[in-house]
Amino acid sequence: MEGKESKEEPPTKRAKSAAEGEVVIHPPAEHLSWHNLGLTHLTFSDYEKVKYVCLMGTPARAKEFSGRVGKLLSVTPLAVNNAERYAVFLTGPVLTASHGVGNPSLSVLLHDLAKLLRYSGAKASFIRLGTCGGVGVPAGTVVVSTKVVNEYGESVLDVPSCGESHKRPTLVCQELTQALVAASLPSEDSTETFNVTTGTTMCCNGFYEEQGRMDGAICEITKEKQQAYLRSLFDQGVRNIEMESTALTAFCHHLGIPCAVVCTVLLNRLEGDEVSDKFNSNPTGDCQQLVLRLIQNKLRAEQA
Ligand code: R2B
Ligand code: URA
Repeated sequence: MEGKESKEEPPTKRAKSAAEGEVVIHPPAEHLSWHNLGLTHLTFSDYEKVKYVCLMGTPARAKEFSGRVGKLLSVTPLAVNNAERYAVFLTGPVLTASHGVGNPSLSVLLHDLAKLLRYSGAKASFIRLGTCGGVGVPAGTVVVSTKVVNEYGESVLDVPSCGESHKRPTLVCQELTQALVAASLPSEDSTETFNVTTGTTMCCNGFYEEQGRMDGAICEITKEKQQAYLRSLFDQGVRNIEMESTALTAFCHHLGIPCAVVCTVLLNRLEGDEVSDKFNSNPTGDCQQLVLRLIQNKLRAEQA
């Protein structure tokens, strides 16, 4: 691991949110701790130029993606933490991190990354590149989320704190979302097209019962009930189901950070529960390609 410590102090002033103007990042800079992130590279000025934070489930995918960013931008990826819980790579203006499974795991990472970037003076957009179950959408499709809902169909995340409920809206950034969709169209650079669809993403706090599956160790539903449920989701505009989008969108919206969610469908849930091995070698390949194109388009537009 290439890590270096520096004597550089983080700025002590608390930063204001880009969108709200009032929300501050806690804690004050003098109380920074990297217990969960395991940060080893503490040169804050190196993070200042980060413009995109790309989040994905596994360390292997994060490493692969950072390598692809490195090739695109001719920069060598730098491993910036101990990778015990999350694997984080800095590749020029792109910070790539693995987030594990589910909202709680992603939430811990988001707090640490937001602090790191705010104290470094960076202004970045966050994008999750994930896998999901499709709802009436075939395996291999890339779903760009236009709306994110919880298991009850609400666009909110309930964050309990000190025994009280904090309900936060789960909103994606429309501009970033549209830019992702636009990146899927053929351009001067590439005639490659992606099988992209847009729709509502349902985020669940579990993989089995919470997603209406019948292949978990506990199953208390009938096939009829499952099918009626999944079909009603489709009728409400839900096109995919995964496990992290409410944490991402609620957190980012609260802090005024632009964010988007793009996922590869592993299976059509109207046809079954079991995930096939078909996409296991590179499940998020098309998502990665799409986000690389978005980054290329955006950086080019900034330079023009
Ligand atoms: C999709 O796939 C993972 C579970 O297998 C989870 O992280 C998600 O959102
Ligand atoms: N990830 C999920 O959360 N659900 C699926 O069905 C597939 C991947």
